[in-house]
Amino acid sequence: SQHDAEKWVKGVCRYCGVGCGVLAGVSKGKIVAVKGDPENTVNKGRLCVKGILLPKIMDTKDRLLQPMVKKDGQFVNVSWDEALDLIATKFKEAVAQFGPDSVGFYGSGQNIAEEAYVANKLFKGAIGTNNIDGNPRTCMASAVAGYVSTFGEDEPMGAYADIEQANVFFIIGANMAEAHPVLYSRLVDRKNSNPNVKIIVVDPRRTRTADIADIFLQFVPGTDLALLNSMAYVIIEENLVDRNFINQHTNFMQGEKKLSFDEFKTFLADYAPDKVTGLIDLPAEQIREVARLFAAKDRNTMSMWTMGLNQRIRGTWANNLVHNLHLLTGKICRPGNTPFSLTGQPSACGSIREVGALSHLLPAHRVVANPKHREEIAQIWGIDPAKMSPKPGYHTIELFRAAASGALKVLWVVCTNPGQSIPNLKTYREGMEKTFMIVSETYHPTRTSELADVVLPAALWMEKEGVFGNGERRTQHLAKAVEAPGEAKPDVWALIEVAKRLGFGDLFPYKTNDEIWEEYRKCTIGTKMELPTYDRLKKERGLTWPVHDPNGPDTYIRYAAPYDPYVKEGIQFYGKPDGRAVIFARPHANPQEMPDAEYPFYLSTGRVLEHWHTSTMTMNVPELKRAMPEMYIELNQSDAEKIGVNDGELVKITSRRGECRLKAKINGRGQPRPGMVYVPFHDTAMIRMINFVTIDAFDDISKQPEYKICAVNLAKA
Ligand code: MGD
Ligand code: SF4
Repeated sequence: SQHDAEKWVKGVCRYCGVGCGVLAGVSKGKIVAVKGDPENTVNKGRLCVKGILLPKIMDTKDRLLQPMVKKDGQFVNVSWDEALDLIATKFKEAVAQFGPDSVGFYGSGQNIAEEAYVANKLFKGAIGTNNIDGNPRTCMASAVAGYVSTFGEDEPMGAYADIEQANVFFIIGANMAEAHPVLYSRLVDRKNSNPNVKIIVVDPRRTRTADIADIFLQFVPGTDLALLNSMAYVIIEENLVDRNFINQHTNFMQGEKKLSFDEFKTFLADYAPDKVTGLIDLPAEQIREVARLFAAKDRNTMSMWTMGLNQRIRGTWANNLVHNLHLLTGKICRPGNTPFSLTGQPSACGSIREVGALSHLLPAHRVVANPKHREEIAQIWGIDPAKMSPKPGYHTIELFRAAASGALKVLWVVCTNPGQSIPNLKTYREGMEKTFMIVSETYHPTRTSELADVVLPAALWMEKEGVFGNGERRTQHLAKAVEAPGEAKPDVWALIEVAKRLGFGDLFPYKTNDEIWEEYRKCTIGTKMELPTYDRLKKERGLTWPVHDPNGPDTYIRYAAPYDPYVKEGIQFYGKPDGRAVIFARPHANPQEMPDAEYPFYLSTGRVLEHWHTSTMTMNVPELKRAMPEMYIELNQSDAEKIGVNDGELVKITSRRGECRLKAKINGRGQPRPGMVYVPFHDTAMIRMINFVTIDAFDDISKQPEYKICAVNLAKA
């Protein structure tokens, strides 16, 4: 308990993108308690139930304590040397025989930044392949593509502090109450302390978040683009636009073509509320009401969204259309006015978007396709730029397709569990079995480690030092609090050991994480996303980049004076050559798979409060397991009657790809619209793993899969 702690060590919660500051209480070499850090501005001492119970994930029965190699179908314990030598041999053989693009890496928004940086350098710089992707592709890629296409630069311009400044909240495709609990509590505080605050929640499923909505729009799944365009239509028709802002700071575009304001208006004619009311299934007057509230001149409007928009084949466009509403009304780059994408994982921003650990990126928001970017990074990495490939590597779905087709010979998976979390699992699990797969894990067995050829025991949260970057550009340091058990080692150590065995030791001379960080920090200098020094990170409660002067202040709002050190006055979207953001004409499009006679229901999937993703950690916590021991299918009363199931009875759920059997939950904490069902993706039982059913169609811009919508059939099992 808290009273036993001999000392308190500063860190960050292991789980979600909120990035709550924690203090870990240590006694006799173990973490015995965790409390919210009262000095951290993110959570001001608060934590959700997952964060408080973190000590219980550390010493579990299934902790992986020793490297293992599969021999004749059985895992046997081996020494680190034997495992590392084998990995190096496999990499060398594959590269020699099939070239560098026959190997790959699949990482995570839960990696610390140092791990992702070293992996990126090893694969893109030393081995010479861009086949390095990670689970943020399944999570944030559409938000990245949305910010980059609209503003020319990735990541939000605003910050959590906007919550205390806004009085209209437009929440679409996000269930903050369960997926971002502490941020949600800030929202609830804001509402309770100010009767003028209005909250709009848009979701085809009535969620816990909808409980605090003043207006709840339970629209048809997949009609977001039509709704957002319709709101834009009303804003223009009723002259709620900010003409000056539009004239000074924006361009209208349709694809590559520039439009005039009038042409954009003409494009929107199809989205008049009367014309889309049937498609969206909301009254036209309600669309108008929401648009008016969003655009009201005397109000500050903050939008928040996450997977409901991102995990869609038109995820990038949906992101563009939220940005449109802020740009049309000038509700951006001022306190409380911001389009703010919520991040799923603790370091999707810090370790993946900023480090550039996706197959098309390089550090500090650079891209592999740009020769100048390659040269800049090659210089810092001390390598010949000719060594770096200009061709983006496999994105997530392609990576696992290449494993299935046999084109990918060796795959190293670190800090993620794709054997459970990838859509259309059957195909890809077969691929994981086929390829030579190395899995760095903290537990065994998992749905991925069971398919591996080599399993490496990883040091867990706060058994290693490192940096996380949360959803508001806040970079935070986690100190090492305790030793890792058995032979578990930090992932960064294993990466460097393999690099040495591949003959690249010179490129990885680091003795400490400080040295890795300071090299990485060099990549950020001059990019307008300068990161803080390691020294400051160790001392302070996180800083929001850019930190232009290493000893100076951090940045609350980007692109705007007086906050952003790169803007002298007013607002400048400097990611674009002409300093103007883009208002895009993007038509509505249906999801990849629509319900039909054979598969008449929409399926949506996502999280619950008590569990984290594939639940390797949270099912180890007795309290969380008791609260939510098994996943279920949530359905509407009328649909339950239609298929003849009662609450708690088994439902067979089938798609064109596979099937699951889950217990029915009829009046659960969520209520999907009639015609729609919802399943959390945390369950580890093969029969309840919903990703056997989900679709692997993806957004052709962001390459993010459409986990949020596919068509299924239901029957009493
Ligand atoms: P996690 O459970 O987060 O799931 O899916 P995954 O990333 O596959 O996996 C993290 C793994 O890392 C765990 O197995 C954990 O035990 C291990 N681990 C913990 N700490 C460490 C460490 O320090 N080092 C190492 N090496 N390992 C560690 C998440 C993914 O799922 C994401 S991000 C999204 S957004 C998608 N969401 C989603 C959805 O909404 N619906 C459906 N149906 N599927 C989804 N899949 C995607
Ligand atoms: Fe951890 Fe997120 Fe809960 Fe904060 S809200 S304690 S970061 S899981």
